[in-house]
Amino acid sequence: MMWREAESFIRQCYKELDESESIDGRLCDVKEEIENTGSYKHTYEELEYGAKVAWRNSNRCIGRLFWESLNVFDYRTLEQEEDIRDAIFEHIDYATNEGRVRSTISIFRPDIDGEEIRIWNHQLIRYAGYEESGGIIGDPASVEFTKKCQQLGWEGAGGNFDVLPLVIQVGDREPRWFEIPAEKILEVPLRHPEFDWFEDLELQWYAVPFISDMRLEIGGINYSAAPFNGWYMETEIGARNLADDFRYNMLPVVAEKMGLNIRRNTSLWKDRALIELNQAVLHSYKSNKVSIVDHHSASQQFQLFQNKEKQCGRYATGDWTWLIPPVSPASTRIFHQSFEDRMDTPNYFYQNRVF
Ligand code: HEM
Ligand code: NRG
Repeated sequence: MMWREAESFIRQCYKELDESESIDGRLCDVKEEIENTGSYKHTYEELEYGAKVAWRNSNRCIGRLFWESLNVFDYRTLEQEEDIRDAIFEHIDYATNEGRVRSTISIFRPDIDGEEIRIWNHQLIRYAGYEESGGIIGDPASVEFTKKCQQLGWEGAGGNFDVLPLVIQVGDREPRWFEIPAEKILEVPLRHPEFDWFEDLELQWYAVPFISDMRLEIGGINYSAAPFNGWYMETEIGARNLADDFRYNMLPVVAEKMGLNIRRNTSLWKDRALIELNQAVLHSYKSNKVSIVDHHSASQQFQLFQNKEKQCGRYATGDWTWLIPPVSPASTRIFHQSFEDRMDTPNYFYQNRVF
């Protein structure tokens, strides 16, 4: 099992890196290592290539044009929670880069005999959600994890945008939690280019999405802690996080402020509020010099990715339901295509929740 996955990865890796002459020697070493220890260790070059190809194979990601420019940090030697925390802080600093976001992944040691390192957070930086008698304060998507953090001893301020602590678990040790220093967290207060009342809504979002709960699989090796980031597409914040009625649910508020009739579907108040919310997100990130892409540019970039893949003799796989943007999908080329949703490896996978 392990050997077959390893063999096919090593062949693909060295062939694509134009080092085919090294394949036989490396396969010999890997085979022996697996026979002796039950596993094998990737070289840094294999690790870097594997993480990049895993991004290239991520069918739901519209941002894949830039897969080759991923920065790969090798933290496989770390075992102590404090050291893992400091590596994550380093990742946050490097990737945030004062707003000029750099696509980055940090790779911690893989599972050995079921002994995992796990980051409990869905994203390294995300807002807490508190269930109160009057309703939910903050991000409803975080309610369960927030409760867990409170059980571990964390106390949130009870606001709408409190950044949750990092929760790290090594093997079967108790999970440890750590507050992320405020100066490491870049955030963007939201303003609208024309509507002065918009800033009174006191909305904001964090600069960088760091997905931290997916498993990176390369050549039969499982990296259960491998947080990665790119930059945001504006619809993720403006059409989902702040708009979904099971998230911050801001469409009725924005529409009312715009003076629209929210009791008539035919006023298209939801659609009009969505556009202005997305416009505010783009405007605010741009004026604060924080990297962000609009869904039209991202769709064009995805088109370039598909062309580039074809030129390399590959065919881009994809998950149409995720690739189309949630705003004006039919105005993009993606909408009018179909994709094979085949899961190639290396790739990023969902894994069972630990809490
Ligand atoms: C999903 C954009 C970088 C891997 C997505 C989604 C968007 C997106 C819009 C859909 C998210 C959703 O609907 O919730 C971008 C942009 C990037 C970028 C603009 C800028 C560089 C990356 C990087 C990786 C990556 C660096 C990994 C190395 C993924 C994966 C998913 C995804 C695995 C699916 C997540 C899931 O199933 O929950 N991306 N992405 N992306 N992206 Fe990217
Ligand atoms: N929709 C989620 C983030 C998912 C990943 N999106 C990216 N990934 N852009 C949200 O927080 O809104 N990335 O690696 O850049």
